[in-house]
Amino acid sequence: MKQTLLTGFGPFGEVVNNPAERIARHFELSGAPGHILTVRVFPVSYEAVKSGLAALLGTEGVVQFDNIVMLGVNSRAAEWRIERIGVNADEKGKVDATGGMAQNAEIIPGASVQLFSNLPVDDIVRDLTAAGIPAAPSDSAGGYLCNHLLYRTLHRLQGLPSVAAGFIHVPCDPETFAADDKNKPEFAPAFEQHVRAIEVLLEVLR
Ligand code: PCA
Repeated sequence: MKQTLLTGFGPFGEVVNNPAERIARHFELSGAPGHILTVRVFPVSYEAVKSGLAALLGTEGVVQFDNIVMLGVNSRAAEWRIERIGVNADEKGKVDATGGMAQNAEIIPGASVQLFSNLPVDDIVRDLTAAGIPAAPSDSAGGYLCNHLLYRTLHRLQGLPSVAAGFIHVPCDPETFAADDKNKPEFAPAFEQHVRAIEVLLEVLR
């Protein structure tokens, strides 16, 4: 059995009901074959991500997890994006869901400009595609909390190559936006497809 940390994010901006949160909660209840799951949902907050991650992983030494799978929504995505890279930069002036702002342009001052996920990205994309789920590798997790969490996690895991860690940006689903939101994206697959996608992914990581 693999010790697997699965994370999601709460609401932010026009995302009133984040599918990443609901996916994480779904697996918290259902579990997943071959995995002992630990599930956490982070508020979309720089401070909460920093302190929550430190509480989960500690600040040094070994980490108890074999896999760390982090989820967030990218409502403009028309596929499941398996992120390859975390960059050491927050988008300037971007306010989080609690009114907090990134403290520095660099997430961890003086650390590497970018760090690479060691998830088997190509295998995941292949198996998702084979399951009829549109998927692609991505080289940019953006400049907001998703990249922030990915970079902080990869930085913490430096020197611990046995922990497979990475981030998946999922598209929105019909619940993501308020019913009267004029900017609702067209590509909004049913929640069941999100569940199936993460089942396939967790199967690769067994
Ligand atoms: N998506 C945002 C933050 C939380 C989420 O689900 C992002 O892409 O950074």
